[in-house]
Amino acid sequence: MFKSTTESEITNAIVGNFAEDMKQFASTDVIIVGGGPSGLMAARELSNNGVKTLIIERNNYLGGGFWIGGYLMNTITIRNPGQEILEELNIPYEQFNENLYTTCGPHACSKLIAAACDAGVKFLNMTSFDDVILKDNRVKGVVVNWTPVSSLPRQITCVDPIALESRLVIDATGHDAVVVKKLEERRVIGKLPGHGSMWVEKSEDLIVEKTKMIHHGLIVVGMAVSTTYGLPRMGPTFGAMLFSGKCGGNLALEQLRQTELTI
Ligand code: 48H
Repeated sequence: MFKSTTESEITNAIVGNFAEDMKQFASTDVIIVGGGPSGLMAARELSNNGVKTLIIERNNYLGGGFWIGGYLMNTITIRNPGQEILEELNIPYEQFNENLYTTCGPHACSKLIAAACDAGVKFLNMTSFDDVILKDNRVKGVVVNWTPVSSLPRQITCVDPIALESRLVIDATGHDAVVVKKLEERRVIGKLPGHGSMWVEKSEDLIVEKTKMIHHGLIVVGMAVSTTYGLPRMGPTFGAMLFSGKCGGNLALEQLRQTELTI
């Protein structure tokens, strides 16, 4: 049966690992804010290429909107050629018609999370983005706090956040685009249009096309691209989230290589 272990050894194992991770990731290559489908894809791409990558996620769980297809139903839809990424991740899927595929949300999401973990991505969950580190007009990292602290009224949680440095930051926070919005709030960039109404045929190509560096040191991926550039939304279909994440990861890789900032 189970071998002898004390309560304090269990506590030490947890605290020790957490402290070690924090020390290692206080300064890293890429910080991705948001652990939804676009953030996870970007992180996997980077980690698979040897880049030290950290995801900041405000929830306890990763996956964002990828667990559920829409209207609280589990079927995820993916337009051709999004199924190529499902194949790459070994996610089972079915063909619905000539151009549309379906997959099971919990299965697809857990496989994507596992793929990011297998690639070596580190996570800080229950951690909320609070601000950017901005030096010489370049984003150089993020300021974060525990989600429970961020969620409580200011007057009872006067707890200062901490800062994590990185060479690049990726905003993968979906509709909210919180990192880009922070730059808007600071008047570093102009007013954000917010995403437009639904137009499936237009939106997905545009999101991938517009996945780019929005400001020095900051790349935007996924639904946050729509919010940033005023693109139409696409509803519960996820091909563009996967491709945009992958594309943002490759863009970051290129930047790190170009500027010889890589590890
Ligand atoms: C830390 C944060 C913070 C914060 C948010 O919403 P997501 O799934 O985002 P994407 O872009 O990967 O995928 C979008 C997709 O799920 C979707 O909503 C679609 C396709 N909508 C179409 C339509 O028409 O509506 O994930 C974002 C993640 C979540 O896990 C959040 O919890 C997290 O970012 N997040 N993490 N600090 N301040 N804000």
